Amino acid sequence: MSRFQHHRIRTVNSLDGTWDFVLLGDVDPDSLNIAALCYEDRMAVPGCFDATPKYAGKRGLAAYRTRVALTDRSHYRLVFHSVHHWCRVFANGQPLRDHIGGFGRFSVNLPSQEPGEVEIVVLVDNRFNSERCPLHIEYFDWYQYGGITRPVELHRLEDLWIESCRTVTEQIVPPVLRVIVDYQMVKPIKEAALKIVFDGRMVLNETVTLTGSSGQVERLLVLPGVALWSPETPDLHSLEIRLNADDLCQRVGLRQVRVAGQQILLNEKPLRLLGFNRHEAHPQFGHALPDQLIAADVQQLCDMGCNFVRGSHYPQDERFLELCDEAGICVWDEGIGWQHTAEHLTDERFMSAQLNNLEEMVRVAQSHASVILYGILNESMTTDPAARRSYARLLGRLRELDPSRPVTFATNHVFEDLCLDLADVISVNCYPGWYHAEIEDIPNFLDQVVEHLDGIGQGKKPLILSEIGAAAIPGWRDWNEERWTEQYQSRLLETVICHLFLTHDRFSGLSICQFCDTRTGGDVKMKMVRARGFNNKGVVDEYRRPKMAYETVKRLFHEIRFKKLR
Ligand code: ADA
Repeated sequence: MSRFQHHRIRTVNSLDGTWDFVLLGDVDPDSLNIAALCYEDRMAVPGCFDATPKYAGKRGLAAYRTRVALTDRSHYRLVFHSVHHWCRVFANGQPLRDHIGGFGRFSVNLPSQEPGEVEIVVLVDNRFNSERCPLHIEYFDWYQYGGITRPVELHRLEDLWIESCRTVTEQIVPPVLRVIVDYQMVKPIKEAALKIVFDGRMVLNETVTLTGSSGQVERLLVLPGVALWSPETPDLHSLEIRLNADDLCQRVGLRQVRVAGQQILLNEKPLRLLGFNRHEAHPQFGHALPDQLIAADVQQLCDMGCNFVRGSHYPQDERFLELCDEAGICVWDEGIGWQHTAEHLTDERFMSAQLNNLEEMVRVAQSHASVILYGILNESMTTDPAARRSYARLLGRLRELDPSRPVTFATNHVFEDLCLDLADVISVNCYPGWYHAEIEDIPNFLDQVVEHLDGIGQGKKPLILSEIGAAAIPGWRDWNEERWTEQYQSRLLETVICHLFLTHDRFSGLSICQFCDTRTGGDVKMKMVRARGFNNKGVVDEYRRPKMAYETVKRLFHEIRFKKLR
Protein backbone atom coordinates (compact mmCIF):
# COMPACT_ATOMS: atom_id res chain seq x y z
CA MET A 1 0.00 0.00 0.00
CA SER A 2 2.88 2.32 0.50
CA ARG A 3 5.59 3.85 -1.55
CA PHE A 4 8.03 2.11 0.71
CA GLN A 5 8.25 -1.67 0.44
CA HIS A 6 7.59 -3.35 3.78
CA HIS A 7 8.32 -6.94 2.77
CA ARG A 8 10.87 -8.27 0.37
CA ILE A 9 10.41 -11.94 1.23
CA ARG A 10 6.80 -12.22 2.44
CA THR A 11 4.34 -12.33 -0.45
CA VAL A 12 1.92 -9.43 -0.28
CA ASN A 13 -0.73 -8.86 -2.94
CA SER A 14 -2.61 -5.63 -3.23
CA LEU A 15 -6.38 -6.12 -3.45
CA ASP A 16 -6.94 -2.54 -4.55
CA GLY A 17 -9.00 -2.10 -7.67
CA THR A 18 -12.68 -2.33 -8.44
CA TRP A 19 -14.86 -4.62 -6.31
CA ASP A 20 -18.47 -5.75 -6.78
CA PHE A 21 -20.78 -3.48 -4.82
CA VAL A 22 -24.32 -3.03 -3.66
CA LEU A 23 -25.83 -0.42 -1.38
CA LEU A 24 -28.44 -2.25 0.67
CA GLY A 25 -29.70 0.75 2.64
CA ASP A 26 -31.35 0.57 6.02
CA VAL A 27 -30.75 -3.12 6.64
CA ASP A 28 -29.68 -4.96 9.79
CA PRO A 29 -26.40 -6.82 9.09
CA ASP A 30 -27.37 -9.56 11.55
CA SER A 31 -30.47 -10.52 9.62
CA LEU A 32 -28.83 -10.63 6.21
CA ASN A 33 -28.34 -13.69 4.03
CA ILE A 34 -25.12 -12.75 2.34
CA ALA A 35 -25.31 -15.71 -0.06
CA ALA A 36 -28.43 -14.14 -1.58
CA LEU A 37 -26.92 -10.72 -2.28
CA CYS A 38 -27.03 -9.40 -5.79
CA TYR A 39 -24.14 -7.09 -6.62
CA GLU A 40 -25.52 -4.64 -9.12
CA ASP A 41 -22.64 -2.21 -9.20
CA ARG A 42 -18.86 -1.83 -8.98
CA MET A 43 -16.92 0.37 -6.58
CA ALA A 44 -13.31 1.50 -6.27
CA VAL A 45 -11.22 0.17 -3.39
CA PRO A 46 -9.90 2.23 -1.76
CA GLY A 47 -12.76 4.65 -2.14
CA CYS A 48 -15.76 6.21 -0.43
CA PHE A 49 -19.00 5.14 -2.06
CA ASP A 50 -20.81 8.19 -0.68
CA ALA A 51 -18.34 10.56 -2.34
CA THR A 52 -19.29 9.24 -5.80
CA PRO A 53 -22.04 11.10 -7.71
CA LYS A 54 -24.47 8.15 -7.72
CA TYR A 55 -24.32 7.52 -3.97
CA ALA A 56 -23.47 11.07 -2.78
CA GLY A 57 -24.60 11.63 0.79
CA LYS A 58 -26.22 8.19 1.10
CA ARG A 59 -26.02 6.22 4.33
CA GLY A 60 -26.71 2.55 4.84
CA LEU A 61 -25.30 -0.93 4.80
CA ALA A 62 -23.24 -1.74 1.73
CA ALA A 63 -21.65 -4.97 0.56
CA TYR A 64 -18.33 -5.21 -1.28
CA ARG A 65 -17.12 -8.42 -2.90
CA THR A 66 -13.89 -9.62 -4.47
CA ARG A 67 -12.11 -12.94 -4.97
CA VAL A 68 -8.59 -13.87 -3.96
CA ALA A 69 -6.50 -16.77 -5.16
CA LEU A 70 -4.62 -18.79 -2.52
CA THR A 71 -1.74 -20.58 -4.18
CA ASP A 72 -0.82 -23.07 -1.44
CA ARG A 73 -1.80 -24.28 2.04
CA SER A 74 0.04 -21.47 3.88
CA HIS A 75 -1.70 -19.09 6.27
CA TYR A 76 -3.27 -16.08 4.68
CA ARG A 77 -4.26 -12.78 6.21
CA LEU A 78 -6.24 -9.84 4.91
CA VAL A 79 -4.97 -6.44 6.02
CA PHE A 80 -7.42 -3.54 5.86
CA HIS A 81 -5.85 -0.14 6.32
CA SER A 82 -9.23 1.46 7.14
CA VAL A 83 -12.94 0.79 6.64
CA HIS A 84 -15.69 3.28 7.60
CA HIS A 85 -17.43 3.12 10.00
CA TRP A 86 -18.22 -0.47 10.90
CA CYS A 87 -17.62 -3.64 8.96
CA ARG A 88 -17.97 -7.42 9.01
CA VAL A 89 -15.60 -9.54 6.91
CA PHE A 90 -16.62 -12.90 5.40
CA ALA A 91 -14.61 -15.54 3.54
CA ASN A 92 -16.64 -18.03 1.47
CA GLY A 93 -19.74 -17.00 3.39
CA GLN A 94 -18.21 -17.47 6.85
CA PRO A 95 -18.13 -14.38 9.10
CA LEU A 96 -14.57 -13.84 10.35
CA ARG A 97 -14.57 -10.59 12.29
CA ASP A 98 -16.27 -7.27 12.91
CA HIS A 99 -14.38 -4.00 13.15
CA ILE A 100 -15.40 -0.71 14.71
CA GLY A 101 -14.22 2.68 13.50
CA GLY A 102 -12.51 4.14 10.47
CA PHE A 103 -8.89 5.33 10.18
CA GLY A 104 -7.48 2.19 11.80
CA ARG A 105 -5.53 -0.75 10.40
CA PHE A 106 -6.75 -4.24 11.26
CA SER A 107 -6.25 -7.72 9.96
CA VAL A 108 -8.33 -10.82 9.43
CA ASN A 109 -6.79 -14.29 9.32
CA LEU A 110 -8.36 -16.57 6.74
CA PRO A 111 -9.25 -20.08 7.95
CA SER A 112 -6.91 -22.72 6.59
CA GLN A 113 -8.12 -24.22 3.36
CA GLU A 114 -7.13 -25.95 0.18
CA PRO A 115 -5.48 -23.79 -2.47
CA GLY A 116 -8.00 -22.10 -4.74
CA GLU A 117 -10.25 -19.11 -4.97
CA VAL A 118 -11.91 -17.54 -1.92
CA GLU A 119 -14.80 -15.10 -2.06
CA ILE A 120 -14.28 -12.14 0.25
CA VAL A 121 -17.32 -10.09 1.24
CA VAL A 122 -17.15 -7.00 3.41
CA LEU A 123 -20.32 -5.53 4.84
CA VAL A 124 -19.68 -1.84 5.37
CA ASP A 125 -21.96 0.39 7.40
CA ASN A 126 -21.66 4.18 7.27
CA ARG A 127 -24.78 4.87 9.35
CA PHE A 128 -24.50 6.53 12.72
CA ASN A 129 -25.31 3.86 15.26
CA SER A 130 -23.79 4.35 18.68
CA GLU A 131 -24.55 0.76 19.69
CA ARG A 132 -22.60 -0.71 16.82
CA CYS A 133 -20.01 1.98 16.32
CA PRO A 134 -19.68 4.53 19.14
CA LEU A 135 -16.64 6.22 17.59
CA HIS A 136 -18.49 8.04 14.80
CA ILE A 137 -21.13 10.52 15.87
CA GLU A 138 -23.26 12.55 13.51
CA TYR A 139 -22.55 16.01 14.89
CA PHE A 140 -18.80 16.06 14.15
CA ASP A 141 -17.61 19.06 12.18
CA TRP A 142 -16.36 16.96 9.32
CA TYR A 143 -18.26 14.80 6.90
CA GLN A 144 -17.82 11.13 7.81
CA TYR A 145 -17.69 9.20 4.57
CA GLY A 146 -18.19 5.44 4.23
CA GLY A 147 -16.41 2.71 2.36
CA ILE A 148 -13.21 0.73 2.23
CA THR A 149 -11.21 3.90 2.50
CA ARG A 150 -7.59 2.83 2.54
CA PRO A 151 -5.73 -0.01 0.77
CA VAL A 152 -6.36 -3.73 1.30
CA GLU A 153 -3.71 -6.44 1.09
CA LEU A 154 -3.46 -10.21 1.16
CA HIS A 155 -0.43 -11.47 3.11
CA ARG A 156 0.90 -15.02 2.85
CA LEU A 157 2.33 -16.05 6.21
CA GLU A 158 4.79 -18.76 7.20
CA ASP A 159 4.32 -20.84 10.37
CA LEU A 160 6.27 -18.13 12.19
CA TRP A 161 5.90 -14.48 11.28
CA ILE A 162 6.78 -10.98 12.40
CA GLU A 163 3.68 -9.29 13.71
CA SER A 164 5.24 -5.84 14.16
CA CYS A 165 8.47 -4.08 14.95
CA ARG A 166 8.89 -1.00 17.13
CA THR A 167 12.07 1.03 17.21
CA VAL A 168 13.05 3.49 19.92
CA THR A 169 16.10 5.73 19.81
CA GLU A 170 17.57 5.03 23.24
CA GLN A 171 20.50 7.40 22.92
CA ILE A 172 21.66 9.89 20.33
CA VAL A 173 25.42 10.12 21.02
CA PRO A 174 26.40 7.64 19.80
CA PRO A 175 23.05 6.57 18.37
CA VAL A 176 21.59 3.47 19.99
CA LEU A 177 18.42 1.95 18.61
CA ARG A 178 16.19 -0.43 20.55
CA VAL A 179 14.45 -2.86 18.21
CA ILE A 180 11.42 -4.68 19.57
CA VAL A 181 10.12 -7.46 17.35
CA ASP A 182 6.71 -9.04 18.04
CA TYR A 183 6.29 -12.48 16.55
CA GLN A 184 3.50 -15.03 16.24
CA MET A 185 3.48 -18.67 15.23
CA VAL A 186 0.93 -21.33 14.46
CA LYS A 187 3.15 -24.38 15.09
CA PRO A 188 5.53 -24.78 18.04
CA ILE A 189 8.95 -23.50 16.99
CA LYS A 190 11.58 -23.32 19.73
CA GLU A 191 14.38 -21.52 17.93
CA ALA A 192 14.61 -19.20 14.97
CA ALA A 193 17.25 -17.32 13.01
CA LEU A 194 17.03 -13.57 13.64
CA LYS A 195 18.88 -11.28 11.25
CA ILE A 196 18.90 -7.49 11.33
CA VAL A 197 20.22 -5.56 8.37
CA PHE A 198 20.72 -1.82 8.85
CA ASP A 199 21.38 0.31 5.76
CA GLY A 200 22.30 -2.85 3.86
CA ARG A 201 24.78 -4.06 6.52
CA MET A 202 24.12 -7.15 8.65
CA VAL A 203 24.31 -5.89 12.25
CA LEU A 204 22.85 -8.91 14.00
CA ASN A 205 22.71 -12.59 13.12
CA GLU A 206 21.79 -14.98 15.88
CA THR A 207 19.59 -17.84 16.93
CA VAL A 208 16.82 -16.79 19.29
CA THR A 209 14.73 -18.92 21.62
CA LEU A 210 10.98 -18.48 21.17
CA THR A 211 8.26 -19.12 23.72
CA GLY A 212 4.49 -19.53 23.40
CA SER A 213 2.44 -18.80 20.32
CA SER A 214 3.44 -15.13 20.42
CA GLY A 215 6.24 -13.18 22.02
CA GLN A 216 8.81 -10.46 21.73
CA VAL A 217 12.52 -10.24 20.99
CA GLU A 218 14.33 -7.06 21.93
CA ARG A 219 17.83 -6.04 20.90
CA LEU A 220 19.94 -2.87 21.16
CA LEU A 221 21.85 -1.72 18.10
CA VAL A 222 24.77 0.64 18.63
CA LEU A 223 25.11 2.68 15.46
CA PRO A 224 28.06 5.10 15.68
CA GLY A 225 28.25 7.70 12.92
CA VAL A 226 24.65 7.18 11.81
CA ALA A 227 22.94 10.49 10.97
CA LEU A 228 19.99 11.59 13.08
CA TRP A 229 16.52 12.61 11.86
CA SER A 230 15.23 16.15 12.31
CA PRO A 231 12.88 18.48 10.39
CA GLU A 232 15.95 20.20 8.90
CA THR A 233 17.76 16.97 8.00
CA PRO A 234 15.19 14.19 7.74
CA ASP A 235 17.72 11.36 7.32
CA LEU A 236 16.12 7.94 7.09
CA HIS A 237 17.77 4.54 7.26
CA SER A 238 16.62 1.13 6.22
CA LEU A 239 16.03 -1.58 8.79
CA GLU A 240 15.34 -5.08 7.63
CA ILE A 241 14.31 -7.75 10.13
CA ARG A 242 14.35 -11.40 9.13
CA LEU A 243 12.93 -14.09 11.36
CA ASN A 244 13.34 -17.50 9.72
CA ALA A 245 11.50 -17.16 6.40
CA ASP A 246 9.59 -13.97 7.20
CA ASP A 247 10.72 -10.36 6.99
CA LEU A 248 9.73 -6.79 7.76
CA CYS A 249 11.43 -3.73 6.30
CA GLN A 250 11.09 -0.30 7.79
CA ARG A 251 12.63 3.08 7.41
CA VAL A 252 13.97 4.45 10.62
CA GLY A 253 14.69 8.01 11.62
CA LEU A 254 16.87 8.13 14.70
CA ARG A 255 15.64 10.85 16.97
CA GLN A 256 14.57 11.39 20.55
CA VAL A 257 11.69 13.52 21.58
CA ARG A 258 11.07 14.60 25.14
CA VAL A 259 9.51 17.37 27.13
CA ALA A 260 11.73 19.54 29.32
CA GLY A 261 10.09 22.45 31.11
CA GLN A 262 8.34 24.63 28.56
CA GLN A 263 10.06 23.01 25.62
CA ILE A 264 9.60 20.01 23.39
CA LEU A 265 13.10 18.78 22.64
CA LEU A 266 14.00 16.86 19.52
CA ASN A 267 17.51 15.49 19.87
CA GLU A 268 17.88 17.86 22.83
CA LYS A 269 17.09 20.97 20.71
CA PRO A 270 13.86 22.91 21.25
CA LEU A 271 11.25 22.48 18.54
CA ARG A 272 9.23 25.35 17.20
CA LEU A 273 6.33 23.68 15.44
CA LEU A 274 4.72 25.61 12.59
CA GLY A 275 1.84 24.07 10.73
CA PHE A 276 -1.78 23.13 10.31
CA ASN A 277 -4.63 20.91 11.31
CA ARG A 278 -5.08 18.53 8.42
CA HIS A 279 -8.14 16.50 7.49
CA GLU A 280 -8.01 13.62 5.05
CA ALA A 281 -10.92 14.78 2.96
CA HIS A 282 -11.75 15.80 -0.58
CA PRO A 283 -15.13 16.30 -2.27
CA GLN A 284 -14.44 13.63 -4.89
CA PHE A 285 -12.55 11.08 -2.82
CA GLY A 286 -13.98 11.53 0.66
CA HIS A 287 -11.45 10.13 3.13
CA ALA A 288 -9.88 7.90 0.48
CA LEU A 289 -7.20 10.27 -0.76
CA PRO A 290 -5.26 8.91 -3.73
CA ASP A 291 -1.45 8.90 -3.61
CA GLN A 292 -1.25 11.94 -5.84
CA LEU A 293 -3.36 14.04 -3.51
CA ILE A 294 -1.50 12.91 -0.40
CA ALA A 295 1.77 13.84 -2.10
CA ALA A 296 0.31 17.16 -3.25
CA ASP A 297 -0.77 18.00 0.33
CA VAL A 298 2.78 17.39 1.51
CA GLN A 299 4.12 19.55 -1.32
CA GLN A 300 1.91 22.45 -0.29
CA LEU A 301 2.77 22.05 3.39
CA CYS A 302 6.48 22.10 2.55
CA ASP A 303 5.99 25.05 0.21
CA MET A 304 4.51 27.04 3.09
CA GLY A 305 7.50 26.19 5.27
CA CYS A 306 5.56 23.93 7.66
CA ASN A 307 7.34 21.50 9.94
CA PHE A 308 4.18 20.39 11.76
CA VAL A 309 0.80 18.81 11.15
CA ARG A 310 -1.85 17.98 13.67
CA GLY A 311 -3.82 15.05 12.31
CA SER A 312 -7.26 16.39 13.04
CA HIS A 313 -9.10 14.50 14.40
CA TYR A 314 -8.14 10.89 13.70
CA PRO A 315 -5.11 8.74 12.87
CA GLN A 316 -3.53 9.79 9.59
CA ASP A 317 -2.93 7.51 6.61
CA GLU A 318 0.40 5.70 6.77
CA ARG A 319 1.23 6.92 3.27
CA PHE A 320 1.01 10.47 4.61
CA LEU A 321 3.22 9.59 7.59
CA GLU A 322 5.80 8.13 5.23
CA LEU A 323 5.94 11.34 3.25
CA CYS A 324 6.20 13.35 6.47
CA ASP A 325 9.14 11.14 7.52
CA GLU A 326 10.81 12.08 4.25
CA ALA A 327 9.89 15.76 4.32
CA GLY A 328 10.80 16.39 7.97
CA ILE A 329 7.26 17.27 9.00
CA CYS A 330 6.52 16.51 12.66
CA VAL A 331 3.10 14.94 13.22
CA TRP A 332 0.69 14.97 16.13
CA ASP A 333 -1.28 11.77 15.53
CA GLU A 334 -4.67 11.77 17.21
CA GLY A 335 -7.33 9.21 18.11
CA ILE A 336 -10.83 9.69 16.67
CA GLY A 337 -12.86 12.21 18.61
CA TRP A 338 -14.78 15.44 18.48
CA GLN A 339 -16.45 17.25 21.38
CA HIS A 340 -17.52 14.21 23.38
CA THR A 341 -19.83 14.63 26.33
CA ALA A 342 -19.30 13.26 29.82
CA GLU A 343 -21.95 10.69 28.95
CA HIS A 344 -19.75 9.30 26.15
CA LEU A 345 -16.66 9.42 28.31
CA THR A 346 -18.28 7.35 31.05
CA ASP A 347 -19.76 4.78 28.65
CA GLU A 348 -17.69 1.60 28.69
CA ARG A 349 -18.55 0.73 25.09
CA PHE A 350 -17.23 4.11 23.94
CA MET A 351 -14.12 3.77 26.08
CA SER A 352 -13.23 0.31 24.87
CA ALA A 353 -13.66 1.41 21.23
CA GLN A 354 -11.38 4.38 22.01
CA LEU A 355 -8.75 2.13 23.57
CA ASN A 356 -8.81 -0.11 20.53
CA ASN A 357 -8.58 2.86 18.18
CA LEU A 358 -5.53 4.19 20.07
CA GLU A 359 -3.85 0.79 19.89
CA GLU A 360 -4.36 0.68 16.15
CA MET A 361 -3.02 4.21 15.83
CA VAL A 362 0.15 3.46 17.81
CA ARG A 363 0.83 0.25 15.88
CA VAL A 364 1.03 2.30 12.69
CA ALA A 365 2.61 5.47 14.08
CA GLN A 366 5.32 3.87 16.20
CA SER A 367 7.64 3.20 13.28
CA HIS A 368 7.45 6.75 11.93
CA ALA A 369 10.07 9.28 12.96
CA SER A 370 7.69 12.07 12.00
CA VAL A 371 5.19 11.20 14.75
CA ILE A 372 6.39 13.14 17.78
CA LEU A 373 3.19 13.50 19.78
CA TYR A 374 -0.02 11.57 20.44
CA GLY A 375 -3.37 13.20 21.11
CA ILE A 376 -6.84 12.10 22.17
CA LEU A 377 -10.45 13.29 22.14
CA ASN A 378 -10.47 16.70 20.52
CA GLU A 379 -12.35 19.31 22.59
CA SER A 380 -14.22 16.92 24.85
CA MET A 381 -15.82 17.60 28.22
CA THR A 382 -12.68 18.07 30.30
CA THR A 383 -14.57 20.51 32.52
CA ASP A 384 -16.61 17.65 33.96
CA PRO A 385 -15.03 15.85 36.92
CA ALA A 386 -16.37 12.58 35.48
CA ALA A 387 -14.09 13.02 32.43
CA ARG A 388 -10.88 12.87 34.44
CA ARG A 389 -10.89 9.11 34.92
CA SER A 390 -11.37 8.52 31.20
CA TYR A 391 -8.68 11.00 30.20
CA ALA A 392 -6.27 9.45 32.69
CA ARG A 393 -7.12 6.00 31.35
CA LEU A 394 -6.64 6.86 27.66
CA LEU A 395 -3.49 8.94 28.16
CA GLY A 396 -2.13 6.26 30.48
CA ARG A 397 -2.77 3.60 27.86
CA LEU A 398 -0.94 5.66 25.23
CA ARG A 399 2.08 6.00 27.54
CA GLU A 400 1.99 2.26 28.16
CA LEU A 401 1.77 1.43 24.45
CA ASP A 402 4.57 3.83 23.53
CA PRO A 403 6.50 5.56 26.31
CA SER A 404 8.80 7.27 23.79
CA ARG A 405 6.38 10.01 22.75
CA PRO A 406 4.67 12.72 24.83
CA VAL A 407 0.87 12.86 25.00
CA THR A 408 -1.62 15.71 24.81
CA PHE A 409 -5.23 16.66 24.11
CA ALA A 410 -6.69 19.83 22.64
CA THR A 411 -8.95 21.72 25.02
CA ASN A 412 -11.44 24.38 23.95
CA HIS A 413 -12.10 25.48 27.52
CA VAL A 414 -8.66 26.15 28.90
CA PHE A 415 -9.94 28.46 31.65
CA GLU A 416 -12.20 25.78 33.17
CA ASP A 417 -10.33 22.62 32.22
CA LEU A 418 -9.91 20.00 34.98
CA CYS A 419 -7.55 17.64 33.16
CA LEU A 420 -4.59 19.77 32.07
CA ASP A 421 -2.32 18.20 34.66
CA LEU A 422 -2.75 14.83 32.92
CA ALA A 423 -1.04 15.95 29.69
CA ASP A 424 2.68 16.27 28.91
CA VAL A 425 1.99 19.16 26.53
CA ILE A 426 -0.82 21.72 26.97
CA SER A 427 -2.76 22.27 23.75
CA VAL A 428 -5.31 25.04 23.44
CA ASN A 429 -7.97 25.56 20.77
CA CYS A 430 -9.44 29.06 20.69
CA TYR A 431 -11.03 31.42 18.19
CA PRO A 432 -10.58 35.05 19.27
CA GLY A 433 -11.24 37.27 16.26
CA TRP A 434 -13.65 34.70 14.83
CA TYR A 435 -16.31 33.38 17.23
CA HIS A 436 -15.70 36.17 19.74
CA ALA A 437 -13.73 39.43 20.02
CA GLU A 438 -11.84 41.15 17.19
CA ILE A 439 -8.46 40.60 15.56
CA GLU A 440 -6.97 43.38 17.68
CA ASP A 441 -7.93 41.47 20.84
CA ILE A 442 -5.99 38.34 19.88
CA PRO A 443 -2.62 39.22 21.51
CA ASN A 444 -4.32 40.08 24.79
CA PHE A 445 -6.42 36.90 24.72
CA LEU A 446 -3.39 34.69 24.11
CA ASP A 447 -1.52 36.45 26.93
CA GLN A 448 -4.44 35.68 29.23
CA VAL A 449 -4.19 31.99 28.33
CA VAL A 450 -0.51 32.01 29.30
CA GLU A 451 -1.20 33.88 32.56
CA HIS A 452 -3.98 31.47 33.44
CA LEU A 453 -1.75 28.45 32.93
CA ASP A 454 0.93 30.03 35.10
CA GLY A 455 -1.72 30.79 37.73
CA ILE A 456 -2.95 27.20 37.97
CA GLY A 457 0.55 25.70 38.07
CA GLN A 458 0.49 24.38 34.48
CA GLY A 459 2.86 27.03 33.13
CA LYS A 460 5.96 24.87 33.26
CA LYS A 461 4.89 22.67 30.37
CA PRO A 462 5.19 23.17 26.62
CA LEU A 463 2.23 24.98 25.11
CA ILE A 464 0.80 24.52 21.62
CA LEU A 465 -1.87 26.70 20.06
CA SER A 466 -3.57 23.70 18.53
CA GLU A 467 -6.37 25.58 16.75
CA ILE A 468 -7.05 29.15 15.77
CA GLY A 469 -8.32 30.53 12.50
CA ALA A 470 -11.01 32.24 10.48
CA ALA A 471 -13.23 31.10 7.65
CA ALA A 472 -12.79 32.62 4.19
CA ILE A 473 -15.09 31.82 1.29
CA PRO A 474 -12.76 30.89 -1.56
CA GLY A 475 -12.40 33.82 -3.93
CA TRP A 476 -14.37 36.23 -1.72
CA ARG A 477 -12.44 39.49 -1.49
CA ASP A 478 -14.21 42.65 -0.51
CA TRP A 479 -13.38 46.29 0.24
CA ASN A 480 -14.60 46.05 3.81
CA GLU A 481 -12.31 43.10 4.51
CA GLU A 482 -14.80 41.70 7.02
CA ARG A 483 -15.25 38.18 8.38
CA TRP A 484 -15.59 35.54 5.59
CA THR A 485 -13.28 37.46 3.24
CA GLU A 486 -9.88 36.15 2.23
CA GLN A 487 -8.39 39.43 3.48
CA TYR A 488 -9.80 38.98 6.99
CA GLN A 489 -8.49 35.42 7.28
CA SER A 490 -5.08 36.53 6.08
CA ARG A 491 -4.90 39.43 8.55
CA LEU A 492 -6.04 37.25 11.46
CA LEU A 493 -3.41 34.60 10.79
CA GLU A 494 -0.71 37.23 10.36
CA THR A 495 -1.62 38.70 13.76
CA VAL A 496 -1.50 35.26 15.41
CA ILE A 497 1.82 34.19 13.91
CA CYS A 498 3.53 37.50 14.64
CA HIS A 499 2.32 37.54 18.22
CA LEU A 500 3.30 33.93 18.93
CA PHE A 501 6.69 33.81 17.33
CA LEU A 502 7.95 37.30 16.45
CA THR A 503 6.89 39.03 19.68
CA HIS A 504 6.84 36.17 22.18
CA ASP A 505 8.61 32.94 22.84
CA ARG A 506 6.18 31.02 25.01
CA PHE A 507 4.46 28.76 22.48
CA SER A 508 6.21 25.61 21.25
CA GLY A 509 3.90 25.30 18.32
CA LEU A 510 0.98 26.41 16.24
CA SER A 511 -1.39 24.31 14.17
CA ILE A 512 -3.66 26.68 12.26
CA CYS A 513 -7.22 25.56 11.71
CA GLN A 514 -6.96 24.42 9.01
CA PHE A 515 -5.06 23.25 5.94
CA CYS A 516 -7.96 22.73 3.51
CA ASP A 517 -11.67 23.44 3.49
CA THR A 518 -13.69 20.39 4.49
CA ARG A 519 -17.27 19.36 4.00
CA THR A 520 -19.01 19.44 7.37
CA GLY A 521 -21.37 16.92 8.93
CA GLY A 522 -23.49 18.02 11.78
CA ASP A 523 -27.02 19.25 12.24
CA VAL A 524 -28.87 22.26 10.83
CA LYS A 525 -27.37 24.51 13.50
CA MET A 526 -23.89 23.52 12.40
CA LYS A 527 -24.75 23.88 8.71
CA MET A 528 -26.07 27.41 9.34
CA VAL A 529 -22.59 28.51 10.42
CA ARG A 530 -20.83 26.57 7.67
CA ALA A 531 -21.37 28.44 4.41
CA ARG A 532 -21.53 26.10 1.37
CA GLY A 533 -21.81 23.20 3.85
CA PHE A 534 -18.05 23.45 4.35
CA ASN A 535 -15.76 24.44 7.15
CA ASN A 536 -14.06 27.24 5.25
CA LYS A 537 -11.10 27.80 7.55
CA GLY A 538 -8.68 26.23 5.08
CA VAL A 539 -5.88 28.30 3.60
CA VAL A 540 -6.53 26.21 0.52
CA ASP A 541 -10.05 25.31 -0.57
CA GLU A 542 -11.32 21.73 -0.74
CA TYR A 543 -9.63 21.28 -4.15
CA ARG A 544 -6.39 22.68 -2.63
CA ARG A 545 -6.53 26.02 -4.51
CA PRO A 546 -4.69 28.60 -2.39
CA LYS A 547 -6.46 31.51 -0.75
CA MET A 548 -4.79 34.79 0.08
CA ALA A 549 -3.71 33.54 3.52
CA TYR A 550 -1.60 30.84 1.88
CA GLU A 551 0.99 33.40 0.80
CA THR A 552 0.84 35.22 4.14
CA VAL A 553 1.48 32.07 6.15
CA LYS A 554 4.18 31.02 3.71
CA ARG A 555 6.01 34.36 4.03
CA LEU A 556 5.89 34.32 7.83
CA PHE A 557 6.73 30.63 8.32
CA HIS A 558 9.70 31.03 6.00
CA GLU A 559 10.89 34.12 7.87
CA ILE A 560 10.62 32.35 11.21
CA ARG A 561 12.10 29.04 10.15
CA PHE A 562 14.72 29.93 7.62
CA LYS A 563 15.75 33.52 8.28
CA LYS A 564 15.63 32.78 12.01
CA LEU A 565 13.85 36.05 12.76
CA ARG A 566 12.70 36.55 16.32
C1 ADA B 1 -13.22 23.26 16.83
C2 ADA B 1 -12.88 21.89 16.26
C3 ADA B 1 -12.54 21.92 14.79
C4 ADA B 1 -13.42 22.89 14.04
C5 ADA B 1 -13.32 24.26 14.66
C6 ADA B 1 -14.16 25.31 13.97
O1 ADA B 1 -12.19 23.90 17.41
O2 ADA B 1 -11.84 21.28 16.96
O3 ADA B 1 -12.66 20.63 14.28
O4 ADA B 1 -14.74 22.43 14.10
O5 ADA B 1 -13.81 24.17 15.97
O6 ADA B 1 -13.92 25.53 12.80
O7 ADA B 1 -15.03 25.90 14.60
